[in-house]
Amino acid sequence: MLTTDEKQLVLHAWEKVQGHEADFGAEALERMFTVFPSTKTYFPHFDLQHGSEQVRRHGKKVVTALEEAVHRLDDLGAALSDLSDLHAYNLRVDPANFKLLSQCLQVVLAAHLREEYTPQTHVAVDKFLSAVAAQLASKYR
Ligand code: HNI
Repeated sequence: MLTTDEKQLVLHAWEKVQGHEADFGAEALERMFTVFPSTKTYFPHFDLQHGSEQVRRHGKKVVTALEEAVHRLDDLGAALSDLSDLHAYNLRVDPANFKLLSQCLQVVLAAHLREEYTPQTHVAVDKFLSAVAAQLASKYR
C-alpha cells in the first residue's frame, strides 16, 4: 500500500499530467506497441501508425481513467470496478500486459517531468500503477 507521502507524490506527479492526457497517453501507447509488439494484437481495429487519431483518443481515455484513480487512492477497487470487468470479461487482456503499459507510462512521465521524477516519485508511481494493475486483473479468477 502507498504511504501518505507516496500518495502525495503520486498526486503531485499527476498534476503535471493535467492538460497533456492525450499527448502522454498516445506516447505511452505508441511506445508500448513498438517495444512490445504483441500488445498490438488487442487493437486489430485501430490505426496504429504514428500520429493516429484513434491512438490519441484511446491514450486520453487511459490517462484520464488513471487520473480519476489517483483521486480515489483509498477506494481503488470501486474506482476501477467497471474497467476491471471490461478488461477481464470483454477484452480478455492478459494481465501481463498491464506491467508493460505501466513501464511505458513511467518512461513517458520520466521524460516529461525530468528532474521532478525523482526516485521517490518513481517508487510511488510504480506502486500506484501496480495497484491499478492488480485491480484490473482482480476479476480474472
Ligand atoms: Ni485498456 C479500453 C484503461 C491497460 C487494452 N482501457 C480501455 C478504456 C479505458 C482503459 C479507460 C476505455 C473504456 C471505455 O471505453 O469504456 N487500460 C486502461 C488502464 C490500463 C489499461 C487504466 C492500465 C493502466 N488496456 C490495457 C492494456 C491493454 C488494454 C495493457 C492491452 C495491451 N483497453 C484495451 C482495449 C480497449 C481498452 C483493447 C478497447 C479499445 C477500443 O476502443 O476498442
